Formats: sequence, C-alpha cells, structure tokens
Amino acid sequence: MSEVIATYLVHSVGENHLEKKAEGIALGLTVGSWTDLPQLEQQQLKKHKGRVVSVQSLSDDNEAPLAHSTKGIIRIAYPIANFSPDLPAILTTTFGKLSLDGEIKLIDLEFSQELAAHFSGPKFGIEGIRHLTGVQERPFVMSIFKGIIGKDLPFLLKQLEQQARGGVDFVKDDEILFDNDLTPFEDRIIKGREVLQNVYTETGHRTRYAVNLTGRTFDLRDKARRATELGADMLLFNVYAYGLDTLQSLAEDSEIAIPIMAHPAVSGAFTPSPRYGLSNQLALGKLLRFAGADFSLFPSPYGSVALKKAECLEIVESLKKPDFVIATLPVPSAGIHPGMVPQLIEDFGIDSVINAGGGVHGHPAGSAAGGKAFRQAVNATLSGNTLAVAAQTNEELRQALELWGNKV
Ligand code: 1AE
Repeated sequence: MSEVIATYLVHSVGENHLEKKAEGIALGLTVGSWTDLPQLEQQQLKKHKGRVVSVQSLSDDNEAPLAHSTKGIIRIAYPIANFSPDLPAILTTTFGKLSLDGEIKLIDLEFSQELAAHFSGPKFGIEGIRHLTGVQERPFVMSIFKGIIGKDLPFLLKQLEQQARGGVDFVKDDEILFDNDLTPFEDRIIKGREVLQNVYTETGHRTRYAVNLTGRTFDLRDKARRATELGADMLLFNVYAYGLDTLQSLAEDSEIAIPIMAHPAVSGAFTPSPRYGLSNQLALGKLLRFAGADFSLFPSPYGSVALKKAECLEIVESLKKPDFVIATLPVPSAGIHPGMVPQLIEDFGIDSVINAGGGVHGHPAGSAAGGKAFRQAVNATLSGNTLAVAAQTNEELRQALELWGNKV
C-alpha cells in the first residue's frame, strides 16, 4: 500500500504512553476508531487506517533511555488513498489538528514513489543553474539589494550596477521590497536587464537578477508569466507568506520558465521550538525541494540570524541527497562577510551560494569592492590559500578582513 510516513517528536505524553499516543494518532487522523467497529466496516476501512511504523523512547539529553520517558519519536504511515496528492492535503492529514494537540513537532515526511510522482520538484535545481550560468566548480556568490525602500529607480539601478561590477553571480531583491511607485516591478526587470547587459558587454561577466514576486496570491501567476516575458532572470519568493502550494503552482507553470529562489521569511513562526511546529530540514529543505524551489535561503550557523550548525547541515542534506526530485541549491545567509568564506565552503561545499547584503555594501570601498572581496575569498579558498595570504595581493579582500576579521 502506498503511504506517506510522518515522523514526530513528542514530549510529555505521560509514563509508558508513547504507544498509546501513536495508536491514537494513527487512528484519530484516519478512520477515527477501530476496535469498536463492526467486522464489515473494519474490512471496508482497512485501506484507510493509519499504521504505527515505530515508537522509540528517548532519554533527556545525555541520559540513558528510561522506561518512564516522556519524550519519544513516533512514525506513522498514512495511506495515500486518504488524501489528494498535494501538499495542503498531506500537511493537513499528517499535521493538521495534530499540530494543535500538545507538545508535538513534525520532523520528517517520507513520500512513497507513487506519491512523489505527483511532484516535479525544481525546474532547474543545482545542475540546471550550473548549466544556465556556465559557472562550474566553485560556489556561486550572491548579493542582496539593501536600503532600497524609499529610493527611486536610478538609485536601485546604480546599486545593481555596482554589485554586478563586483563579479557576483546573482543579485536578489531584499524580501521586504514590494511593488511600489518608486521602483515598480516591471521597470526593475526591464531597466535592470539593460544595466546587467551593459556590464556584461563591458566586462564579460554576467550577473543575474532575482526580482521579488509579490502581491495578491491570485495575481502571482500572471505577474510571474509577465516577468518571464519581460526577460526576468529569476524570481525571489516569500514562500511561507503565501504557502508551499503557491510555490508549487508557480514552479510547475511552463510559462514561468525561470528559476525560483525561496526566501525563509515567516518560516521562523513555525520552526524554532524544540517541541512544536516543523523541523527546519522539512520547512527549508524537503518541502521546498518538493514544491519546486531552485534555491533555498536559510540562516547560516554563524551569521546575524543563526541556526544551529546541525540543523543547517540537515537542511542541506535534505536539499541535496538523492531523492525523487532533483536537488535544490542551498543558500546559507544572514550576516555573511568575506572572512567566513572558508568555513562556508567547508561546511556546505561548492554546490552552494555564498550570499550577503551588509557584507557586500558595507565594504569600505563600496559595493563593487564588496563583491570582489567575496570572489577573491572564494578563489583563495579553492586554491588552498589562507585568506590572510590572499589579502596580501588582493586589496578588496584585505580591506574586508580588516573590517570584519578573517573567521566566523
Ligand atoms: C536568511 C535570509 C537573509 C537575507 O535575506 C538577508 O537580507 C540578509 O542580509 P545580510 O547579509 O544579513 O545583510
């Protein structure tokens, strides 16, 4: 029977009550009750009944497992016959009312092959982005517009040009830049494209711009199609403000043939508690990948909005490991500066994006120098040099290290 298997971390279920809790979930979220049902009804409902896959008692940290443990891992299989093959139905089945019912956190969802066949995943993914850009064997470098709210289009275009001159691969809108009269969505695409083409003609370096797709949900599809027609390179999308299914609809649309970058804004409303909500590997890893994000941004372990390193590594594993859909590019972000580049590469590998806002624009010699400092740090690291040595011959890197230091 084809199923989705949900893994939960549960707390405070009372002594020896883990099995009872698991049975309660398996029945409560599927057929309701079982032993009291007449034999005929049991036969009819069998294919809809949830199944307890495993129950594991956990100790408190650093303690041996205890018989009276109130913490455990429960795995429940839900037959796919119970729901339509879409994320809203899957999430409502596995963690709908259950998310409101005590100390329980959804850690993972395992899709059967039959269920996974309904998800096409990223259109481009890591390999597609490499192919599109021609950038191989190094991490990508991205910078973020900063200080754009209240500024006009010439200001934005100047900042875009400076970032491109720094040699970054991508520039993304800040997630808090919405459609507005000073820097309208379509003008950002059209004029931004001209700026990037001019820098390319002059320098031979092509930077691609991810424009923030915003507005009312029902307008997004047409707006994204229009962006594609106008020549937008990529879309930035605040997926948790809209919902995963909205991302999936955009990603599946053949007329929106450009990569989509998922921003983690609002996901912190669901993930930080150790006892409630969703795991980060699910929210910023697997679910985004299945919903079709080509890039997933998440807080790095050492920036200004930090996640624990183990959680970051779980997100990356979930984005990259062999699965039914192609891999999504990880983008550890927030508070990143050039001195962190060796650690970023060590932790996340070259199939990742090094992404910075303040770490580019805060460079003492300006945004172009900020981008150059990042590229110099990447080159040095991949050549096996320390940043300190590379700074002796790379002025932009030297200034960056003087300001921010040369480690995390
Ligand atoms: C986790 C997302 C990071 C982000 O979007 C952003 O704007 C970071 O800015 P900086 O690099 O911290 O200035």
